[in-house]
Amino acid sequence: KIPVQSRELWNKHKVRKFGTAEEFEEKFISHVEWTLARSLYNCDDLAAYQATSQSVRDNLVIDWNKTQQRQTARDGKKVYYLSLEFLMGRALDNALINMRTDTSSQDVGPTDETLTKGNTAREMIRNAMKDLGFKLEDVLEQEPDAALGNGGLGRLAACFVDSLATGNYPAWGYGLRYQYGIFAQKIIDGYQVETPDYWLNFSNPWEIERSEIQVPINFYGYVHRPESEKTTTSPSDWIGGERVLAMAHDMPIPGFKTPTVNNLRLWSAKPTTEFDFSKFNNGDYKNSVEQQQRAESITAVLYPNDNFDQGKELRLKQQYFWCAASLHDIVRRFKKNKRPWSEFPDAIAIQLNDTHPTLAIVELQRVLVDLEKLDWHKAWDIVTKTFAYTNHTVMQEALEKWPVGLLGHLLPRHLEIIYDINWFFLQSVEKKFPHDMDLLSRVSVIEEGSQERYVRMAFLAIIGSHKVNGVAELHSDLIKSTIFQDFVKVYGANKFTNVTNGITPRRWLKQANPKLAELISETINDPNDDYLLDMSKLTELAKYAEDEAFQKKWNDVKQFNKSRLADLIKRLNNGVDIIDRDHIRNTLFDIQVKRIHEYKRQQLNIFGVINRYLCMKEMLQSGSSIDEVAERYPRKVSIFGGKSAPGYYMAKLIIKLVNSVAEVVNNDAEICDLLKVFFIPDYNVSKAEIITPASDLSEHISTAGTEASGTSNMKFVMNGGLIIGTVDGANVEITREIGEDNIFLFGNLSENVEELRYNHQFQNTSLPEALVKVLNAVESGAFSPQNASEFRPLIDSIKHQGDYYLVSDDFDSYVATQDLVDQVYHKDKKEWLKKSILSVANVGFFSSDRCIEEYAETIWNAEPVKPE
Ligand code: F55
Repeated sequence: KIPVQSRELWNKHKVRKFGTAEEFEEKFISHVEWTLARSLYNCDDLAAYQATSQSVRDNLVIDWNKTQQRQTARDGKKVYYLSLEFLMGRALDNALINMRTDTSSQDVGPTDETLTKGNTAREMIRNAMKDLGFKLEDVLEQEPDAALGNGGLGRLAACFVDSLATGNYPAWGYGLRYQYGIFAQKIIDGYQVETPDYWLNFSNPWEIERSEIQVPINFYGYVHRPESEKTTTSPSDWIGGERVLAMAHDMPIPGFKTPTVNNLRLWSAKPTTEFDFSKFNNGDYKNSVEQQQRAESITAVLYPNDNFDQGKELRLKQQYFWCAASLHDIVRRFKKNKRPWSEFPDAIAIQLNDTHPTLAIVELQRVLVDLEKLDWHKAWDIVTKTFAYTNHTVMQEALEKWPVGLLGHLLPRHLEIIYDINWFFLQSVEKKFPHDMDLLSRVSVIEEGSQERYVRMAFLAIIGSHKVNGVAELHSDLIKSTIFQDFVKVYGANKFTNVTNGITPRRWLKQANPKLAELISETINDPNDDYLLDMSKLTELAKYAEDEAFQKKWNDVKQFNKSRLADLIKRLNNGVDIIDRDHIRNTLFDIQVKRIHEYKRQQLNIFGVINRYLCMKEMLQSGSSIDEVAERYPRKVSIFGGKSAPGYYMAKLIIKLVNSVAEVVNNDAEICDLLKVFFIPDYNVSKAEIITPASDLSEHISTAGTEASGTSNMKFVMNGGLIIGTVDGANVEITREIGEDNIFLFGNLSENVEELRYNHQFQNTSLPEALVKVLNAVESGAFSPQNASEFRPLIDSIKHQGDYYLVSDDFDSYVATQDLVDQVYHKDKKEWLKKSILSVANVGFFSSDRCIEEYAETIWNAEPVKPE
């Protein structure tokens, strides 16, 4: 503690934020010299990125400290978002955009007064950088993505922390600081090759290492119960066998146009300083060091599976390590206030992003019972009032379950607690539904039946939470009628709710699409971009949907973004330009970018492309002119991108097929560049920021009932792209919001999926003619002349293995809908632009700010802490 008489001195030298270009320049240079130990003579773009980031970070840290003080003093309910993935992407541009430009606060910082009118803080920095000899865009490019996630689930967490800060919620994210995020994808001879993601190779200016915050975490060992304590529900000692340290790394999360800067705390594993001296003395120095290195492996790498549970011990270790460290941190902060334990749920809400953090439920129960000596039931009441769980999938293979043996070996005391939680739960079920043994075994946390017994993490998460939500209406209905139906019976339907996903318009509109953002703010007369905080303002755009002058501007922005993407594609294609720039305005950019998964049906897309190509060739063969072909199949670029899990054979084969088709189609002179296919390697957040604004059409074509929500669908709509999609996930609500005239829906509905699958299994179903032609061409080696059978598994899964994803059932409807797309795009541009404008006008619902408000009101009971 600093003595009171010293405070004056502290205040005299209080740190100040930079507010003007000149102050920024001074800061920048001092970071070049002092932080980087470089100089005017060896400051490259990378150094400029680091110095700029350090400077901006200095401003953020001042607000970060104030935010933490304010939130602590105000003592409102704190929200903790536990996610094993935060797919943040780059931080610098986002920080510049979020930098405050309001004049309401006395804090120093870029304000309207220090900026010329209409300029933003970002513009100020751009100009300053220019004066210093750098181009902002080039400097921004130096930043590696923070790619600590697989896909939608991780990106959702990133959008949520952005919206939490923007909404001034006292909220922290907790995750892991993986040394390697999702792998970098290379395409070699058409195949995906994974390489490590060296994101920390050049130091990370956005993280603040908290070497003073180190939490010891135990694994293995055994349980010791004092003689006097007879049952497993009484306080027990867990004697851990292996111990590692969790060290905190904090990332500041700035809100948009607010001084609130929240915290994202990521844990990394370190060895303890306890050295095994017995080994050392025995001369086994090497072995002893290796033991210590084992510790670091816990946070070495992100598991690269999306929607698939691999069940590896190291993954369980990651989960416990992170849950225990986060819980310890949360409990420590709570205890400072000396409030009674019963008030824990009034002070704290913990949201579980999927079942990955379910052990936090068990850990809190352990802390309360074993360490704080609370009565089991009192403790359990606190636990269930604190937690809430978000489900992101109904697919069996993605639902986590851990072998009882594995869990009990790694966490012996936790397994006991899980058994007891289950025991009390089953008793309550038995009371409500006496003698229903089937029900009991169906809802038990322990799955029995096979040789192995498993802990069902989703069931444990439901039992330990007061609310369970799905991520889109259709999905939230589906979890109630399928995987969790017995729990609806047990708890009633009110425990289950829906919060439809959203995305942050700061990154996905303002940052990714500055031209569109500018056109919008000018059109709706909102020079300060307030619409980014209140997206209902976008409805103003509807007035101009049919205004020709406005349509032209709108189209110009789209063309600009398409050129930007064409440049990227050229660069990724070793400088070879496959897109005819003279015709870019009349080339439909058709994009599907997301993780590669059979349920997302990139195979349906590429089969559609093959069909188009075959039809074009057939027309030419039967004597049609190229103009006639172009009339029927106008210009189109079909763009794919996304990573496959490294061990997912079918997904990797789909990537190879796309690249093989591209090879043939792009080099077929006969079709005169009317059709092009490109697979964008290493799809990630920063590439998404270029890709998303450039779509005319994007594909969200999952088998109905399989995609919980989807969030890229929202991103594309927010950028004026139209959607071709199935009636699945959030597509349903997108349709409701933007109007069914403005979306191209096709395919079977989720309620028919079961029957269709049944028919494939037990009926003789025939394939549509067009699909047969496509499959025959693939089978004949048209796209793999060296190895005709290369794509057999993709064909067999449709022809001979029951077509689980219903490609054949939706094929004709997909092709017909693509034809309709061509019609509107090429024959009625005005109609197309009208649809595009109306889509953006009505996309407001999908701002993640709206989601966070819903979570705060209906699940957390938390309120913003507004800065004065
Ligand atoms: C990762 C690891 C495991 Cl073990 C399971 C799932 C995942 C994962 O990445 N899931 C995921 O991304 N799910 C997606 O979540 C999005 C956000 O809610 C949804 O929009 C999307 O539909 C869903 O697939």
